[in-house]
Amino acid sequence: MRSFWTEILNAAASHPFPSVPGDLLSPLDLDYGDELFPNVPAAPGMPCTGEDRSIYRRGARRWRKLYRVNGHIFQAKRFNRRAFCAYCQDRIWGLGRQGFKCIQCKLLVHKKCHKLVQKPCSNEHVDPIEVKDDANGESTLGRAASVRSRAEPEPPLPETPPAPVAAPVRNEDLEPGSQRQYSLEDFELIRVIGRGSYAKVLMVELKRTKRVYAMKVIKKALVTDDEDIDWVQTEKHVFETASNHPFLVGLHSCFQTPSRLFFVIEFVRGGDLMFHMQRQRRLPEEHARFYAAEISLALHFLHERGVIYRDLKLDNVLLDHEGHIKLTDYGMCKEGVRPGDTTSTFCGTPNYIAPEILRGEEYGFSVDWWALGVLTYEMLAGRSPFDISHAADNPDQNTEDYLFQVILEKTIRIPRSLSVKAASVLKGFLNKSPSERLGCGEGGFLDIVSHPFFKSIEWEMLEQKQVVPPFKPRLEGERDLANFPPEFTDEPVHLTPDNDTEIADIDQSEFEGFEYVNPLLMSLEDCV
Ligand code: ISQ
Repeated sequence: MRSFWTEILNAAASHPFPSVPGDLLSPLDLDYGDELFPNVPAAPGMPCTGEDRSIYRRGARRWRKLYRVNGHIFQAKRFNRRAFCAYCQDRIWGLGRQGFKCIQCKLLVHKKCHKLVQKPCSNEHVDPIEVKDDANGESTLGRAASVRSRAEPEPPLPETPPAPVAAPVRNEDLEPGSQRQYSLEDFELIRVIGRGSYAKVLMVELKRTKRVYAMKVIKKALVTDDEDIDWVQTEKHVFETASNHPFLVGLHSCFQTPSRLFFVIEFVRGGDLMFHMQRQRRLPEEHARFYAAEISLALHFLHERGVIYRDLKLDNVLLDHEGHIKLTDYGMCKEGVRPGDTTSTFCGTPNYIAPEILRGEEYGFSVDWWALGVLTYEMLAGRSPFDISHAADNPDQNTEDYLFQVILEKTIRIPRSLSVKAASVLKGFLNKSPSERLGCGEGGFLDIVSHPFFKSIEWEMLEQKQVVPPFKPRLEGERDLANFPPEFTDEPVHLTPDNDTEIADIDQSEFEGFEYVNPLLMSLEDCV
C-alpha cells in the first residue's frame, strides 16, 4: 500500500517549486548584526548584564469583536438566564452566542435584530475603543484593555437558581468497564512549571500509578465572559484531536471543583524552546530545520482537521526527553474551519500576529505559517524579526501599536550569516501577503515539504519519530525540572482555598459536562 508520504513526495517531485517572492536577496535585506543581547553573560545560561528575563514570555490575547450601531457598541453574548430582545421583545434563547449586549447602555437584543435597533444608545460616550460601523454586518475589532474596563454593574435579570457543580460520578458506582473519573484528591501536586494570564501549570503525580503529568489549572472566576468559556470548550476539543499526534500534547483527563477547572495533560520533560533559546542565543540551521519541520507536521495535522492553531510561539513548543517537539496550549485555536473558510477574530501573541489579522482582514490557516516564519527567524537569528528593543526608551515606539506598524510595514532583514535556503524559507513564510505566502498557495503544504530548506528532511521518517533529534535535553531522572524556569519552579505549589463569595458568583452551569477521561491513556494506565 502506498503511504501518505509516498503520495505526497511523488507529488512534490512533479510539483514545480513555488517562486517565493524574496527568493533572491537584495543587499538591502541583509542584516549585519544587531543582536538581541547587548553583552556576553558571565557563564552559559546566566543572564546578560541588564537582561530582564520576564520580557520574553508574553501571553496570547484575544481581542473582542464589537459591532457599532446607532451609538451602541454590541458584543456577542450567550444568555442562559431569561433575557428579552429590546427590539422584537421575544425571548433571547438558544445555543451559542445568540444575543448582543451593548457594552455601554447594556441593551440586550438578538443578534439578528441588532442592526435594526433605532433607539440610540443612552450611555454613549467617547471611548478609545476601535470599532467600525456595522452597517454591512462586518465583524470588527476592539482592544481588550479598553473593552474590559467596564465599570457599570450588569442590569439585574430575572434569575433562575444557579446550577450546582455536577456531582462527580463515584468510581465505585461505575459500571464495570466504564471510565474512571478523576478528582483533585487523586493527584499529588509537585511543582509549578508554568503560568499564563489565565492558567497555572503544575507538575503532578497520579497517586495510584505514580505517573507524572502536567496539570493546567484555570480559575473559573477568570473565565466568566462568554468568549472565555468558548475557549475552554475549544481547548478541550482540540486536546481530544491532538491526543492522536506525536507532535501535539495529549490530554489525560479533565475535572473540576467549585472554583477551578483542571486539564491533566501528558508531561513533556525537556522544557520549551523559549527556555532553550535563552541559553543558546541562536540555533544551528540543522537544529532549526528539524524543529520547523516537526512543527510543520503538527500544524498541517491540525489544519487538515479544521483547526487554526493561532498561538505558535517559542513558549508553546515543548521538547520531550529525546528532543522531539510537542505543541501545547490550544486555548487560541479556531475549530471547524473548512478549506477556503475564513475567520476574523483579532487574537494571538503580539509579536507573532500575521499582517492580515492586523489589517482586520478575514484570514485562514495562513496565520500559522506566518507565525512559523517568525519562530524560525527567532531560532536562526536569536532575535525577533520585529525586534523593537532598541526603541525601549522612546515612549512613542515602545507600544503595541508601534510593533504592529513594524509588522505591517517593515521590510524583514535577514542576517547575512544565514544560508540562501534559510533566507528563502524565511522570506517565504514571512510574506506579508497571505495568498503569496509559503504554504498558502495552490500547492499548500506540499510547497513547504518541497522547499529546498527542507531538502534533507525525510518527512515520512520524521512523522514516525524515526529521525534522531539534533539536541537531547539534559535530564537526570523522570522528574528532573532543570529545563523549567526557576521563576516558576521556585513558586509554592499550593492552590489557595476556595473563597465562598467568589464561588457564589460563578454560574456552574457554564461548566457542565467538563469532565473527561481519555480512553486510550486509561487503558495504558491499567497496564501498570
Ligand atoms: C506539559 N508538559 C510540560 C509543560 C507543559 C506546559 C503546558 C502544558 C503542558 C505541558
